[in-house]
Amino acid sequence: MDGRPPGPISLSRYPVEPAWLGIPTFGKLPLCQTPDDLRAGEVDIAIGGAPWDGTNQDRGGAHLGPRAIRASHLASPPHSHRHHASRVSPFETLVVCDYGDAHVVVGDPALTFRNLQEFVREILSAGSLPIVLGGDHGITWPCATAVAEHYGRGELALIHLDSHADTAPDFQGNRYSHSSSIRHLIEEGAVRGEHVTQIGLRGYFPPPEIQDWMDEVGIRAHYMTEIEDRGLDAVISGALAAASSGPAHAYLTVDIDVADPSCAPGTGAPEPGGLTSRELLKAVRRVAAELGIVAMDIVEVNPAYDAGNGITARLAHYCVLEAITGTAMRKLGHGGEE
Ligand SMILES: [Mn+2]
Repeated sequence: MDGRPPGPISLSRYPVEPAWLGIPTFGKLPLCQTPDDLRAGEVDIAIGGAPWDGTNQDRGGAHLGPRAIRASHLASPPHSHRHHASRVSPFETLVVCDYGDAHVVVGDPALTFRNLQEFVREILSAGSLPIVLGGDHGITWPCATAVAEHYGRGELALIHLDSHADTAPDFQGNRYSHSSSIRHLIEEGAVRGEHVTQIGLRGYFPPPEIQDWMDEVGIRAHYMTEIEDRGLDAVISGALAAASSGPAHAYLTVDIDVADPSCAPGTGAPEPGGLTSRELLKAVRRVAAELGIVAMDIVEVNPAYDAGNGITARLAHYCVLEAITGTAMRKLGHGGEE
């Protein structure tokens, strides 16, 4: 009579719903709460939050990142999304869920990092690929440690998109700094220095003695100056070719501040002169599609400093979508884009 089909109206009958309606999981994906849920659902990718800001040394607020990234989604569930260029439908190819948040303990980095490591281990033990939404970059230490323990210590490649190297031994004596995560992973043997590829570095860090240490341990660092000279596509192609001769498994860590502050103002330590949104999204997609990833985190989204329309959280959300699309492309045997 009123043009609607007969029967009661329910969300399950109308799965396309506005973004602001319902439980705010990532992209309105189903929620899994235990490893058994992941196994029962045969989940390929589990997206979890690490709402932690306790190891940040700059402008605080990254603990609000996961919620902002989750909320910044499109006006319908992603199941019908098709990636225009590749024509891949990532959510038809892969089962993806939201796994909730790790148990962070305010003021206690040691306990929080132990919980984060266990959170990622749980996801891996269920056979799912973890994507962790930070949180400050300190979380990469426990998260990548869990992945290295799963696939073999020293047998994990790390692709690190960031304006900062995060290779300081400590900050004012505090080893739990978000500037030290990559350093600890290498010094503890979780990841070997020559298996670390950093892309987008710029600014006035690190100081010479830390840059010397990076050279000594064999980190492959690609500074923005190289990207300006050669172009991002060429740098990514070279980096992926080099990484492909290393370990079979790769962890992708994306600090949103690798993007230029004009594209990602909502972050604690913005560095002018970075990637555009367009470049970052393609870089993430290419890493996932051409090299393949077994885990990812995206960190340092700080809603308190975001522009009014939340463009930083939106960019981070899209980075996750591109990683899922790239993973789907790889599963379907789509080649690279270059
Ligand atoms: Mn970082």
